[in-house]
Amino acid sequence: MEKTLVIIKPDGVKRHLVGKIIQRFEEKGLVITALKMETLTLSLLEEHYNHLVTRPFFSELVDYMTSGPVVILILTGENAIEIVRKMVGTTNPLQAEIGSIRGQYGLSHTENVIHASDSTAAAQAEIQRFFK
Ligand code: IDP
Ligand code: MG
Repeated sequence: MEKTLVIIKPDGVKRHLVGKIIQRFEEKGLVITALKMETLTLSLLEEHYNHLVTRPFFSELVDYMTSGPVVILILTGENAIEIVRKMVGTTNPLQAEIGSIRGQYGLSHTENVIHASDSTAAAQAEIQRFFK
């Protein structure tokens, strides 16, 4: 069994998509093993998006990610990391398959509704980071 971390971003919460998104994961067969709502801080985001701090869109990303509460969950299941990334779709909703979560609900490259861990190492680090 694998564990992965998902964040329903502030636009997803504001647009009342939490139930719909969680339903997709549950219907797939993934199990929610932790769940909470909170507003993220700058220091946590600088750690979480460390690979992006030098990018020109970083301040826009931080403003967006701190603009309201997010829903953070751990999903557990066989091959959960890869399956959840597939269900989430590629970063830019313009390129995401229309059946994926970003493909169905996203319009903006920055405000793309959802985050999911992209590797075993990332999943372990992110679970530690958000559920200390
Ligand atoms: P991921 O969320 O698909 O793993 P990352 O490259 O890790 O993609 O980027 C983290 C987040 O930063 C994205 O989900 C998106 O919100 C934002 N982002 C990434 N690349 C861009 C970009 O080129 N323009 C604007 N926002 C971006
Ligand atoms: Mg990423």
